[in-house]
Amino acid sequence: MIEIIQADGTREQAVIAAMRQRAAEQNSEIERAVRAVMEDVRARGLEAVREYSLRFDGREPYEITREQMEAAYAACPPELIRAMEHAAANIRDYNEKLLHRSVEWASPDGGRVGRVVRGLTRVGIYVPGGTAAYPSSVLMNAVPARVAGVEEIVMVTPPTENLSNAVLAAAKIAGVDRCIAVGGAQAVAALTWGAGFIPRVDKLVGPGNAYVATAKRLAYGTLDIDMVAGPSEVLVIADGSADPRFVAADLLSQAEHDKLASAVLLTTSGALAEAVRAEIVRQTGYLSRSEIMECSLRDFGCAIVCRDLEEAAALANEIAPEHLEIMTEDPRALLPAIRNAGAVFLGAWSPEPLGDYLAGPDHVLPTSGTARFFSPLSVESFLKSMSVIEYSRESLFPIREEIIALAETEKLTAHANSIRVRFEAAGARGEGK
Ligand code: HSO
Ligand code: ZN
Repeated sequence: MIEIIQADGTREQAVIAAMRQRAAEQNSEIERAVRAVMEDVRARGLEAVREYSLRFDGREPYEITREQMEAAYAACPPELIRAMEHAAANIRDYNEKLLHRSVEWASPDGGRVGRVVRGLTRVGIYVPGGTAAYPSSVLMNAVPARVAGVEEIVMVTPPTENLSNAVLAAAKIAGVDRCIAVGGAQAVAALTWGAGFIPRVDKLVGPGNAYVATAKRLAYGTLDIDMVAGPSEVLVIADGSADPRFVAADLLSQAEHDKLASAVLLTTSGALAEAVRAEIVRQTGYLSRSEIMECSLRDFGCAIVCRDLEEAAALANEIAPEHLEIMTEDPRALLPAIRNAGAVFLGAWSPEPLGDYLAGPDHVLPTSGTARFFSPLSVESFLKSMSVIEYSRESLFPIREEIIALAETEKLTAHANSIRVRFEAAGARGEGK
């Protein structure tokens, strides 16, 4: 069960260090194997994908048909479909509000400058096999891409005997264009270079096992990827006013994801820390994934008693957790002090699972302290921009010599000539000003 620590400037630093180190280490053995698969797929295309798929997943890759998708959708209970439709609508609404449009304005020199925003052309979404094939993650990855105006969304998932109906229904709800049963490093390689009926994509998102994560990292640069997500994390800042049942329940909700998940309480109240510890024991007793939760809480869970909320906020910023819940008398008052977190949940009625499933903001969030510089997945992750420049003869004329001076300093005479020739030619024809 969780340990209670008094913040003293050193104990909590040891905890932070342990948390940082828990993300799966990069493994050179895996990297070598993945590199070989990827090179082979690059060289031999679909033939190689077929062989690896047969070897690792026992099946050849195949396209999941529209009829299969419809059948999966029809097989889901209506209340699940309703919940997924509701989640998709909220994710859509949230991302539409964030969607920044193209802008253009007059530059200080009187030309027009601006930026046009475009969706990526084709995006891949990886859905892992097994129990971690979460329909909610399909929605969280695909809906923002759709809002961004991505032309084609291709979902891939390992070919198994029974693909999850809920995952396929989520794909249909999110507007995924094609679903292909192919997984592992061979799927990533196929999406990187294209292989037969598996198209090359511009960006690949979604969680996967160590092989998939390694393949994504190796493919980066040939295509774009989302961040390689580490194990889940939650950090709760609470004062004496918080309900220990809620705090314990929310810590457990992330602890159940993974034995490497982390759940930390920062509190100004020693009494709350004790009460939360007792609640954790009580609630674990009736929850199904108690073994996972016990491991993650033992290794990467603790309650740290802080002097005041400022100290708690400073520690939270240092940890930069994936999820940060604030359960204090005035949660919003602490928000300005928070700089580093993937998602912030304010108050007792904003539990983390609300964000995992329904509120609208994405549940694909930076982990392992990377919230210091990474942001949540959103419509912006599927957009890119191009700058636009439009000057007239009149607006170019006054700045011509400055451009020429800069070009000549760089000894790029053709650059200078491109400017000069415009005004010489006009002058020669008597049009110059
Ligand atoms: N909390 C996870 C996402 C998720 N939760 C999916 C439930 N399903 C991300 O850290
Ligand atoms: Zn979750």
